[in-house]
Amino acid sequence: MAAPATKLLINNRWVASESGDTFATVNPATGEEICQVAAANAIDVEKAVFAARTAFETGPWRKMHASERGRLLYILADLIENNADELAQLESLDNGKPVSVAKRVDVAKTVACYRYFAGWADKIQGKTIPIDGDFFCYTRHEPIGVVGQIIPWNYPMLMQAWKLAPALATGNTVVMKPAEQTPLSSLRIGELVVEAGFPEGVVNILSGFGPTAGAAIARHMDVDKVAFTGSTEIGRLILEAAAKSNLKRVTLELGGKSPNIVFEDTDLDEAVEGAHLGLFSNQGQICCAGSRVFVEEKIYDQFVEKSATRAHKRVVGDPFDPKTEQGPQVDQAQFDKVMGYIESGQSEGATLVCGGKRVGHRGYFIEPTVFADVQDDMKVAREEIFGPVMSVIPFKNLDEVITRANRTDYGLAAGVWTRDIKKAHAIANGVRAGTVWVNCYNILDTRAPFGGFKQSGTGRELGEYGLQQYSEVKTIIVRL
Ligand code: TXE
Repeated sequence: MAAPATKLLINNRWVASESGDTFATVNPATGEEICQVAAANAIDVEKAVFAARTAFETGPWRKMHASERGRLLYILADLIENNADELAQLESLDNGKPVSVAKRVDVAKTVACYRYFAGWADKIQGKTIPIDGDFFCYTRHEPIGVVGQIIPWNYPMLMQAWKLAPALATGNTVVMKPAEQTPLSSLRIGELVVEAGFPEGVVNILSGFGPTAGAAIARHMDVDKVAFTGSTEIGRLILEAAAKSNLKRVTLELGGKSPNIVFEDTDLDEAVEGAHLGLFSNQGQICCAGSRVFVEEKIYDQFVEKSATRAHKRVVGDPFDPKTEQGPQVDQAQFDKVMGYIESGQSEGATLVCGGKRVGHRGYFIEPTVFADVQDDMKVAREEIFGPVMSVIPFKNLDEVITRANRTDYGLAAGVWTRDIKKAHAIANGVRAGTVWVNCYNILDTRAPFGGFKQSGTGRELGEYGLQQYSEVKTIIVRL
């Protein structure tokens, strides 16, 4: 693997932070430093926003044909595909996810996302509207302007793609801040952006911390929109900063506590496997993880037993070993948070049927953990754990489970397992969540919108709906 990029990308040039500050990015499998990376602060944000504004107002980007923007995105997708092995290794090293998953999921979906939005670039069009009177009325979908994008560490490269691809397809310029835990793949993609031939200032990438670089983006008077993925707590701060500054547009993709509902008529083994992957994939660090597994009473004991057996078999270890299913949590803070929830589950009286302990003595590995006899009011059933901890909760009937599934401030996703089409649709219609999976879980596709009801966020990403969040609609009325 070549030495990763470690500086800030501003105006297509790699520069040190103004302060000269750097920070360590750590390999979560060992706890050891990988390298030092530039730490941006408000002054660097100022420079990057200026570059993005200049590119938007006067650069070649502004005059470029939409089809040419699409062509650049296709080139970027090809470059990522050509460097798939290296990017997967970098993602695995910095984030801890198994390298096989990084390649099969993260890199593949990243490429698909850039290609999908590349295709949209020259298909973003308005309407002609038959208004009263002798007028010709039409709409144009114009870029919003300079877009700030703040992303998390659980899918560093993919979250970058979800944000960059639609923003660029619609003609915006970007100042992006990757998460401090996982800056490396974002910076490497920055190198590929330059190689692809995007003009100066169109994409600026600032590694750094939330309260400094992130907050400076959120409150900046010349940033026209912020797109954020992360915790609900910080999402609130972003919205507040937007309100207190220039009323920039805000889209938020936040936390979740998603119900995954298993009826007794389902294929039990399929549901056990679906619930297992729905929760334990990506070390449990998925915003839409099915972390409240509601199981109908008649099959509850059997389901718990089979889930514990499956979790026990999950292969935890070296992310670079092809057999590994689960790597470490991303950092010490997340490790401590998850272990704290495991303790709270035990002290509040849930039954620990599998796991619960650290794995090994270095790195941030946690045993796949299953709790049975979980009550709705326990912390493990209410709060986002963001780790490999499954709570299995019994229920009696359809109406009751819909009410209980909805008793949460979140509304990101839900799943249902049943052979009864009426029950499936009753859950799909009744649960207040942005995505509902029927007899499957965690199926995400760049063509289908994704986002949250309630405190799981605002706006949608991906698909045509996601595109709409990156343009302003202009109405033009011509007297004839
Ligand atoms: O999130 P933060 P953290 C949830 C999950 C996790 C918890 C905490 O439950 O355990 O959040 O994780 C930047 N102004 N999710 O602390 O802090 C930060 O630098 C502007 C769910 O890592 O929200 C990073 O780039 N930006 C989630 C990004 O926000 C700020 C994914 C996310 O970090 C900022 C991640 C500030 N004041 C965590 N403070 C999901 N929805 O998928 C921080 N940031």
